[in-house]
Amino acid sequence: MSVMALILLMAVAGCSKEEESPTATAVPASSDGGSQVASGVSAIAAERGLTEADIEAAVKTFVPSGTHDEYILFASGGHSGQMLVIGMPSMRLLKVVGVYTPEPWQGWAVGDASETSHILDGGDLQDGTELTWGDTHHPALSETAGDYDGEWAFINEKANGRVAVIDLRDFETKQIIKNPLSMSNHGATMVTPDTKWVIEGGQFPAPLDGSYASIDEYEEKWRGVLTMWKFDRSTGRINYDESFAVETPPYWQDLCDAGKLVSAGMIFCGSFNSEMATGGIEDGNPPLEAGISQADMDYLHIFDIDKMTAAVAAGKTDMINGFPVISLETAAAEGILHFAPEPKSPHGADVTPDGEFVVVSGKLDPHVTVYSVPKIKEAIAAGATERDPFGVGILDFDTVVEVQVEVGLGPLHTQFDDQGYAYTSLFLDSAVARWTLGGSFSDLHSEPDWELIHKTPVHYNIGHLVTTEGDTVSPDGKYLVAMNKWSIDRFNVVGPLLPQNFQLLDISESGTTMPVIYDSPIGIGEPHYAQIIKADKLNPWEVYPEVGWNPETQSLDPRAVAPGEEGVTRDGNNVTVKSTLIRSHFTPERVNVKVGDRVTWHMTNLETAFDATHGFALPGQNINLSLEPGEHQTIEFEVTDEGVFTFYCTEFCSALHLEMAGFFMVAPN
Ligand code: CUK
Ligand code: CUA
Repeated sequence: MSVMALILLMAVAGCSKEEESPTATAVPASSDGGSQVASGVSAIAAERGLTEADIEAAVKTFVPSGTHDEYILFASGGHSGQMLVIGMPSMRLLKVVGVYTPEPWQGWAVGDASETSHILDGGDLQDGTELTWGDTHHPALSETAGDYDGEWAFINEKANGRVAVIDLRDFETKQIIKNPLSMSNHGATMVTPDTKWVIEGGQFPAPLDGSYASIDEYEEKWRGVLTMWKFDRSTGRINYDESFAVETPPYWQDLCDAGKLVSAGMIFCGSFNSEMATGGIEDGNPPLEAGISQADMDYLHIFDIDKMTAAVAAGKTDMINGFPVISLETAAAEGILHFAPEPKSPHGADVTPDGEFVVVSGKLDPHVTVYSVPKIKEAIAAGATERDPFGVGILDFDTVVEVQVEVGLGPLHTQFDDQGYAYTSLFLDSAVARWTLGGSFSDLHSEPDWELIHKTPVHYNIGHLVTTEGDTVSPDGKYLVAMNKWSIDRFNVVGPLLPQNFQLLDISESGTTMPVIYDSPIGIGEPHYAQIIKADKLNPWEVYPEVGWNPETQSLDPRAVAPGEEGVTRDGNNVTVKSTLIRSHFTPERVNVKVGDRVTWHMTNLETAFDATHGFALPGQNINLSLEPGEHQTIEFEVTDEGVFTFYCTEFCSALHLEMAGFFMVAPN
């Protein structure tokens, strides 16, 4: 059915713009409107029991074959360890980018032989333990002057404290770094408005040098940490040697956000467990969740980047595990870290697009608390009157808070649009709250400032939410995605483990109109956060720039194999294979080696046509590669078992794809 037909149908059926109209009746099959096309569509709608609201939602989200989505959603893949790339408004899954977990389709880090495996190895633990999964939470798109520039993405890994860099020219992971001080992170990754720094906030405290300390020494020896990774655009890598960390008290640091515009140079991180509860229900202590939730207030952490870098430049750091760390004592004394009290088990901390306010939600408080950055700055300048047990200055709550807005039960995260509204996810209410901002946003909406306007129910147990370009200095305000933890009855039952549910909301109208227009099941991990960029800001390659391109270095590989150079050569036990791939053959097709040989295999895909990818599967060696047009890969492995193994192309690349194969023959030594 065409969009035109649907529009005709809506005209005929008199579609209302009312949202959430569960009582709306199915469109009548007969229409006196005239058009044959329209009556065909209304017949379909009647047969399928579709309401007018359903049809309107379908028209808003349908992206006809051959046309592209307007926005791209980069979502965390949760404990799949990957990053999801989804088109909007269609919500079609475009790619699962391999990050912390091997991904065979992309040949990403499968086995030990490839260069992508070595990138994943960059995140191995200090003792060499290999990690093959991760728990991703927060992707961050690179920014220029506070706006997404479409060049890079970063994503954290909570379980083992890692950070990854993804190049948006080819949507491949280029670097994975293991935090040298912490086994976990959470307020990660966020970038400063110029992407000079990639922020990795911590979560679970522990001794920073990785040593053992009894839980009785929690207050004395366990510590939190905020790590500042210096990103170098020219190399496309985090520069480990210019990075550093700030020691924090053993509260559980949580979500962070970087300041922008008036708050540029500041970092805000929520925290919980100012009680420093350590559990021990088995010893008669309150369980962790009760112990951690006793106090009325925890601490919003407010960091000053300029003061940090000044301390680093002045050598006011200690080396822990070979990494420079600003001690908690120095952070407190130099005003690098201040606290502002935040109510009742806080979670999100989100900076408004103008940088003037920080919105914090307490999970057990029906209000969001809005802090004023100018008031925070004044309070810091005036000097903190109180200090926590570690000497960190605490700002007076009433002095720095602008307002508290009652939004509903279980508020978590907040996003923004271009109409002066904020949107807060309500976990317990299973709803998205729309409320008005004051300050510079006052003129953008017609309602009073700081007031709840509307709640749209979502299904169910929403965690994060994300609006189009919602973390930038200029959000687009067209769509919102509710990232729901539970889907319950929304989809066909696929066994007891259910998919998450991304629900698309149309937020383009003001006031109380904010309908859900699409449900999208996410059957891979538990995505936490996402960011949405206008698709035309991305400038990805269709094929690699030159034949023989190495995606790991993003340059022409000197080992690239040109046509005519193919062959197998031997030097003692070292066998070098030079291969080319083009529809529909590998050259050479016969590779003879012996048990005990060390094989170095260079492979160049000679294709320059859009989408002409070849795979390379080598049975018996745990190897699968994806060679995209122009791509070069070199793999190295040792041969331990005799036998004959047929390597073949894993991408159906041509009519004779099944014939694209060759023989890897291992003779006894
Ligand atoms: S956290 Cu998951 S819902 Cu890791 Cu950002 Cu809030
Ligand atoms: Cu190449 Cu199939």
